[in-house]
Amino acid sequence: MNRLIIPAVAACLLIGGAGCGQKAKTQDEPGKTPAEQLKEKLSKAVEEKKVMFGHHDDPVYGHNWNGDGISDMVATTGAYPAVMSWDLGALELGGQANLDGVPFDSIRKQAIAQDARGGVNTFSWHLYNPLTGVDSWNTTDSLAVSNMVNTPEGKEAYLKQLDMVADFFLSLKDKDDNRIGVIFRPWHEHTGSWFWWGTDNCSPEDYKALWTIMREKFDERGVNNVVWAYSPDRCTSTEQYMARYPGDEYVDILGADIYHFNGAEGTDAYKEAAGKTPSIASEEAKKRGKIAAFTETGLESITIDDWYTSTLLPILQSYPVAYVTVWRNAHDKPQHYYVPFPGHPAEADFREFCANPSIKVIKK
Ligand code: BMA
Repeated sequence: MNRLIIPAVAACLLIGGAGCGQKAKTQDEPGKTPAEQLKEKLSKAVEEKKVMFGHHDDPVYGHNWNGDGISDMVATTGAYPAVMSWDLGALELGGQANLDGVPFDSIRKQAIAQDARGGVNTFSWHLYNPLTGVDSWNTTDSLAVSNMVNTPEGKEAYLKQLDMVADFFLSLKDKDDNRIGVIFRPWHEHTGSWFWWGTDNCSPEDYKALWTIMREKFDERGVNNVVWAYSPDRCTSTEQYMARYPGDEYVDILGADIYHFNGAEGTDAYKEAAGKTPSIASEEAKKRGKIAAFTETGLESITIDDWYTSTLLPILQSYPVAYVTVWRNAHDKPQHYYVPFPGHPAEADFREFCANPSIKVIKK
């Protein structure tokens, strides 16, 4: 142990817990880190039983418009979502826009504006494989993750990607030049097998290594504004939910991604699934001092006019989650939307949902 290490270890012992992994308090950033502040805000939402409503890519495009328009949510309800969700996929390729064509500069600008109005931002990452370059849904290479975490070339390529993602998070600063706290939800829906990091495509050890390598890199880079979310897809048991959990020191939020596949399944099947996994998440969160969230859900095209009040609302009221996020209103896929746009038959019901005292949105 040398002289430089001793004070760091002593500080770590004093701060304790996640602070050790987080490069928590430095002299330039007195008080709580942005990540700690965000965790407090999310915990408060759980305590107050006010579920923050979230929408992916809300202000940057919507049903039939792109780039310059009024958010479909603002147009139908007069309120911003309390949580804005974004995706960093393709950032690691060094381009200007993400995999859905949203410029990273717009994401940065909108995320900062969302933070300034008291809202929260969450980021997923549908990345391209660092070694083979295939997109997240290409599962043909059964060694995709193994090669990334166990070979020197794979690890090097992965670390390069992580540097770019860390740079992005470090660049999120408010008007006073303070970093803003955001949620990062990498390696999501891994209990399914549609991504190359999914259950059938990598071992539990290799999946966990994706997290540990990532976290070491972020800590090394001094990223102190990220709150970490773990978000399996449908699970039938706590064992399945926790099987690839990287560990309490890597995770702050226990989530669940469950969609309502209307047509393929009825409302009861969705209610059952959406009752099961998020309740596992909230039980485990309580046990571990973590925050539970319903990290992704939605009914594509909202084919049930009162879906928001009759299906989603009772689910949200049945267990303590900090937020719920529905997916995007694509501008170029007419059926791919999850909040109603003006003139949609579910509009009035969505307004009623947003006005419910147990739901938090941000009035414009
Ligand atoms: C999926 C769809 C795709 C999109 C991807 C990443 O669920 O919305 O169209 O490219 O998410 O955002």
